[in-house]
Formats: sequence, structure tokens, C-alpha cells
Amino acid sequence: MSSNANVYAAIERRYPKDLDSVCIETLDGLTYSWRDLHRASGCIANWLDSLKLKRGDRVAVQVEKSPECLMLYLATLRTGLVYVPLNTAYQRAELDYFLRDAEPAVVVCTPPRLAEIEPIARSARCANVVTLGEQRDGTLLAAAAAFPADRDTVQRAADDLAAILYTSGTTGRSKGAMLSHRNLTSNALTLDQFWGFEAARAAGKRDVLLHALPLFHVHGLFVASHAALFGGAKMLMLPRFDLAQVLERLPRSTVMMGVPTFYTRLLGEPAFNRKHCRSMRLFIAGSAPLLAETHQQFEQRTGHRILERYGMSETVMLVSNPYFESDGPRLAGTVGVPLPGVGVRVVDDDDTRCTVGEIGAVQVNGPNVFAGYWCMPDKTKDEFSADGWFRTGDIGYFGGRDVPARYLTLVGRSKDLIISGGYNVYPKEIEGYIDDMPDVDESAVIGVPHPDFGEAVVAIVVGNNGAVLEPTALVDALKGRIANYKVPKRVFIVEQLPRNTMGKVQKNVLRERYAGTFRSSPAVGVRPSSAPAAAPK
Ligand code: MCA
Repeated sequence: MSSNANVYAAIERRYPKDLDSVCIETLDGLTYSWRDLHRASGCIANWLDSLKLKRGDRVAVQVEKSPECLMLYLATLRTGLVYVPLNTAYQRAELDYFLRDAEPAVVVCTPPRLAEIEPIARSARCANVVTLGEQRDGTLLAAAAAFPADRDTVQRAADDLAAILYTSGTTGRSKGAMLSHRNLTSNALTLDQFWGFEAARAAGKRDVLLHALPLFHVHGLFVASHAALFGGAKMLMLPRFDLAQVLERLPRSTVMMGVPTFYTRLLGEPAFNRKHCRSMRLFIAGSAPLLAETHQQFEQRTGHRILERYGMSETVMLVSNPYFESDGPRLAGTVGVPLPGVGVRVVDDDDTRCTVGEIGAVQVNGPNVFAGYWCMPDKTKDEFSADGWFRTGDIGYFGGRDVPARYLTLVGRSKDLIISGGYNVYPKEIEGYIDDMPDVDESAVIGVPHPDFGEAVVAIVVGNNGAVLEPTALVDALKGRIANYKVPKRVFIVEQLPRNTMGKVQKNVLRERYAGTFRSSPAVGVRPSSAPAAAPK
């Protein structure tokens, strides 16, 4: 048994026997075999080695989703470097922060943004800036093509750093969650068993995973891609969630992972029905709460009970509804049971366990829990209890009426977090930008219900000395400075913000006051399908 704890060594040990079988099929029908993946990531890894970097140096990547992006991730693992994926929506100010914080030795960006990003990388003392396009173009692949494919995977210890995932910070400053090889491998192996990939292989079946998530977050990169790579499954890789393209490929798929918006959009398509799901064995939802009514509507429409699970960038997956009946029922409205080998507890303010049914703070420990935040030892210390459990920042309880005691229900977040279409948005960051604008006295940013994204960002703004503020001007000023998904979908100008006797802004009052903002609006943010919804063939 190899003692190499490198994630890639674990993936390689599990490659299917037939290396020439298809591993990835793209939107255009292009196919990549497992051998292609292994050889191409080998060439990129050998190019990375030619830069004479040190183990643990960072590779920051802000590129569109593609098989080559996944190969770059695998190459980073194979060389013992640290992969730092960045949301493609991040703008200059955000990138400047991430690159100065992570101090990467390599930055990989899209060809069109090279002129904008290169100076930012240079100012963060990064000497190697290369590009990767969506159509196998860019300087990275051109450079790697000059290198041989053969190489070994460097030896890594279980607790060596494999990736840094930036997760927005309650105080507005994003924090780099440091994930080790052990965090990633232990979670992938657990999910391989718990979600039935292992059983499918044992039954001689090969899963086909429909992959429509971005590759710069845990969900799309470590949960979906690792499920396929550790499970020997074929990936039907879509650039993003496009309703028509998903409908067209569902009949050839067996597993799909998505945020709740994926499922509400499928339900919003009258043509979507059981025939699309005839080969499917599993629909998984996560990254944001799945409404029990969505769960029920989906089951009525398709006969499938969506499996909801609960994860974080800091812990990968920690709780999941069961796949196998023998592990228990799939209960709408709960996030399921702690995964095998993962400890989850609900505690009061003194970190004392709550009784079943009692609401408290959710804490976790186990091989999936990260080592801490990059260059933030004090912040890291605050996030762990004295006995070493990670404070998730979520509120919940075990059990409940007709719910077994080991099932966890989340009821909210102690941190001021908005989850919009599966993306985390922290109000403090947006409030900071708005409050810096001329004529603005103060602002409050909240999340309100949204038919498509689940929650949408809304800003309530007070002008300076009665200055007349123009909502669209505020939105335009924000666009181009921060990622679009963080920009308030609506801005309300008010005389003053509601405050409690302590003078603290009462965001709960604002959430109630503006709860109906999007109630009747059409599901905005829904990309017009590239073609009329495909009825299953
Ligand atoms: C796009 N827009 C959004 C969002 N996405 N606005 C708010 N929230 C969003 N999530 C805006 C765009 O800025 C654009 O605005 C307009 O909507 C249309 O953009 P488009 O790209 O066409 O949007 P879309 O294709 O409809 O994307 C919606 C989406 C996408 C499919 C829900 O956001 C998505 O794939 N979300 C998944 C995110 C994810 O992977 N989360 C996992 C992280 P404008 O018109 O003004 O330009 S959480 C995680 O990893 C943890 C560990 C876990 O447990 O999973």
C-alpha cells in the first residue's frame, strides 16, 4: 500500500483498468480518456517543476471551467504545490486582495484578462503569469506541450497543504481555508462509499456524473470532480448550468450534484419529467438550503428524493442524508446524519452539548476539518473550541418531531451570511464599498427570499445630510468593482436605518420589511436556454 498521502496518488490508485475509456466528455462532444488526463497533467506538472518552485508554493487559478483546468489542478497536486482556485467573477479589487494574501508563485488567468491581471500579479511578487483559455488555448498548454508526460507524483504527508479555498469573511476580509491531502482524500473516500459509487462499481456499473457546477469551489471541484475521479465515473462536463444542455444530458447520466437553484430551474421547466431521469440513481443538493417544498415537488415530478447534504469550504462534507435505505430515510428539511468518521455536535454558549431537539451552535471535528486559515492564526484559534471542535457558524438541532435523534436540521447562521445561488456573500464587504461612496452616510446589506437564487442581496442606504441618492448609480458603481453575484439586486434609499436601544442596526427588522421584494418577480438570473427545452428522446 503506497505510503504517499498525495491526493493524486489516491486517485491514480483508483483509475479504471481501461485507461483508454472516457473520463470526460465536453459540451461539444470532445472526449478525454483517463490516459489523456494522466499524461496531460504530467506534462503540466513537469512544466511546473521547470520553474524550480518550492513544495507548498501556491498556484492561483482564475480560469473558465474546462478539462484542462481540472488537469492543472491535478498537476498542482502531483508537484506538491498548493492549488488556489478563484471565482471567475472576481474583479480587480478582489483579485488584488487574494494575490497579495496568497502570494502565489504562479498565476493562471484567461487570455482576455492577462493585461488586467498581470500587473496585479507582479505587484504581489508573482514571477510566473500564464494563460489558459476554454478552447485549449493560452500560454500554459503551449509551455507544457514541450515537456514529457511521464513523472512520479511527489510524496506528500497527510497533513501537507493541498489547496487554499477563499471563503468570504464576516468582517469582509476573505479567509483562505487551508485544506490538506488528508481532508480531501478522507472525504472523497467516505462519499464514494456513502453515496453509492463504490456499490455501483461492485455491481459492474459505471457512473456518469453530470457536472454543471463551477470548478472554483469545493462543491464542483472537490465533491463533484473527486466523486468522479475517485469513483472511476465518466464526467459530462458542462461549462455552467444551462437548462437545455442539462435536460439533454440527464437521460445519459446517473448522478448530478447541484445547488438548489439547479432544481428549482428544472422544476420551472414544464417539459422536465421522469423520462429525463430514467438513468439517474442520485440527485444531490447542497451549498444552500433546499426548501422542503422543492424536495417534495421534485419527488412528485420525477420519483426521485433529492439527497441534501451539508458542507463548508473549511470541512468539505460533514453531514449527509443517506443514499442507502439501510443507512436511514432521506428526510426533506434535514441535512441528514454525520458522515462516517465525522463528529458533529450541537452546543450551547459554553460548548456544552445540547439535548436532542435543543437549538445550538453546530461544531465538527474529524479528518475532513481544515488546518486553519492561511496566515490568520488568531482568527483560526477563535474558530475552534478549547477541545478542538470547529465552530461552523451555523445554528441547528438534532432530532425533532418524527425525526430520529441523529438527523441534523439547520435553522440559521450565527454569522451574517447571505447564500445566493450557492455563493456565500458577506454583507460587511458590500457595506464597506457602499459606505465609501460619496454622499452615502451608511448602509445595511441583507439577504431576502428570491425565487431563483434562494436568497438575493439587497442594500438599504442612507444618504449624507439628505443627499439624493440614485439606486442604479450605486449599483453601477459597484459593478466592475466586485463580483456581479455580490452586487445588490435591489437598492432602497431610506431616511434612517432601524436601530435597537444599543444603537445596533436591526437587520431582522429590515429582512422582514423587504422580504417580499422578489416575491412576484420572474425567476431572474435564469440564462435563456440555448435551445427550447429538449423533450427526452
Ligand atoms: C449569477 N448571477 C447571480 C448568481 N449567479 N446572482 C446572484 N447569485 C448567484 N449565484 C447573476 C450574474 O451576475 C448575472 O448578473 C446574472 O445573474 C446571470 O448570470 P449567469 O452567469 O447567467 O447566471 P447563471 O448561469 O444563471 O448562474 C446561476 C447559478 C450559478 C447556476 C446558480 O450561480 C451557479 O452555478 N452557482 C453555483 C455556485 C457554487 O458552485 N456554489 C458552491 C460554493 P448580471 O445580469 O447583472 O450580469 S459553496 C461550497 O462549495 C460548499 C462547501 C458546499 O457545501 O457546497
